Amino acid sequence: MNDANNESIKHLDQFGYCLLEDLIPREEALDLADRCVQMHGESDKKPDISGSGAYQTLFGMMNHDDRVWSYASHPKTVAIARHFLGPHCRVVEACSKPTWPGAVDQPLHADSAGAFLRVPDTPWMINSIWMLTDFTVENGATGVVPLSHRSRMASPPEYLTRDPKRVKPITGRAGSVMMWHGGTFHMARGNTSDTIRVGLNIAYYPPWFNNWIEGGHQPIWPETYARMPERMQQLCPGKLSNSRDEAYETRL
Ligand SMILES: O=C(O)CCC(=O)C(=O)O
Repeated sequence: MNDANNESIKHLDQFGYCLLEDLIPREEALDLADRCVQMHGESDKKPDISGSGAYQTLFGMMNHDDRVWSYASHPKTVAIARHFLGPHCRVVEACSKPTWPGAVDQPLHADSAGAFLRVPDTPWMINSIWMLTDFTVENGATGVVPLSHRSRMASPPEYLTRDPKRVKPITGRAGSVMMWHGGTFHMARGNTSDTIRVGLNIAYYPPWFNNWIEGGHQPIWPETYARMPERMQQLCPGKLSNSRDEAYETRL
């Protein structure tokens, strides 16, 4: 692994997040951003969209646009995910997350931690958000609370949710990516600008994690898997299906 990736791993381990700049050409990222925004308006995507206001999530992006695979299988981000989650870690979900002007702060949270009484001291998820547009302080760059992954808490204490000064916006140019430990408290910040922010969120999990836990996550369709290059297939060893109910084990 190269020195830059070692630095990113050290930063994520210590502070709970890391930023990798300019990994994908800017124009490619901006093109995908345009397509993502279009998809949020398409009627066949409605069932996979959560949120109806100025911040939305469109699940199942691995099935919706093959260009997402080069983000999900990027050698640098995969090396970091494997460092923390082991060699058999998998890509479980990719979502498009636009934040339109006027969006307000989303609640501060940890990821996939709600079923733990106390979160494990080994990482259970490494999350990432690709900046498909520039991420700025004004347009809703993701905010993180540095070091909070060390708290072992499944959700932020109240004093933190009331103190926005502790939330650090992570800004970057289109084509950059921010990665974080699932236990790092973070949030999509409000958009006070007049431009849209578009993120592509890709989640990596270890093979032992049961993926029913995130209600919107969509499995990889068999026809998607059949089209994938081997490098991408290796990252998708889970059950293939066109429906959540067939792919995931149970619901609470
Ligand atoms: O959209 C963002 O900036 C944050 C995404 C997020 O909170 C998440 O994926 O858990």
